[in-house]
Amino acid sequence: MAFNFFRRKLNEREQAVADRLPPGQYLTEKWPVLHYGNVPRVDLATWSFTLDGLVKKPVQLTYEEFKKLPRRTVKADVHCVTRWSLLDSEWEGVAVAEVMKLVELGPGATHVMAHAEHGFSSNLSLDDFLRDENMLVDVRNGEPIAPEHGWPLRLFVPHLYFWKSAKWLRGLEFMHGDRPGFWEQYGYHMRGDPWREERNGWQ
Ligand SMILES: Nc1nc2c(c(=O)[nH]1)N[C@H]1C(S)=C(S)[C@@H](COP(=O)(O)O)O[C@H]1N2
Ligand SMILES: [Mo]
Repeated sequence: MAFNFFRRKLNEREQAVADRLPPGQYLTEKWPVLHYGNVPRVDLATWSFTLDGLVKKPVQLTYEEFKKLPRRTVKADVHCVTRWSLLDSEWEGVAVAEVMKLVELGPGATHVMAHAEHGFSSNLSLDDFLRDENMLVDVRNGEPIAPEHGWPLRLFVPHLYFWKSAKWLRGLEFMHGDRPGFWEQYGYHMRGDPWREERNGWQ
């Protein structure tokens, strides 16, 4: 980096943090709240989670059924396209792999659309979606996530910009081919890799 010459040399701890920050990101200690529209009011009695689209047989889970799925925790960093990064939180929920045991994908499925309350959506390739660390989360650092952070359930795909991690998740639609989700229709990148600064689709 050309401007490093003018900067104080980082100490070891600062360097370790800097190495984990994708280009153009800064560290935040507090977890910011960011979304379009209002925080939905959710009634767990009528809440459901749907897996449909290109699957042999669509599945719909009640909240009670969802809570019975095996759970685990993952420590991971998240990066928002508005440039904050939150390092080292411990996220708890149901692994994507666990949810995928409930359906058989139809031939030709290549992408998934995450559907959330109020029509929010985000698109992912199956390669990005089926990664080991991905989850459907409802707990962070041992505490249930607040409604403004997506309670009762949000997607968690930490290797991509955080807009892909839809809050108030209600379903997954498996697709043949890609389709832009909510922010992607407004010009955000179809993939959103923070290490490549895939912020806008037209870059
Ligand atoms: N349903 C829904 N999920 C959403 C959004 C949204 O507008 N609606 N915004 C996304 C964006 S742009 C970001 S950066 C993260 C922010 O999550 P946080 O508020 O928990 O930090 O949520 C993502 N998930
Ligand atoms: Mo974001």
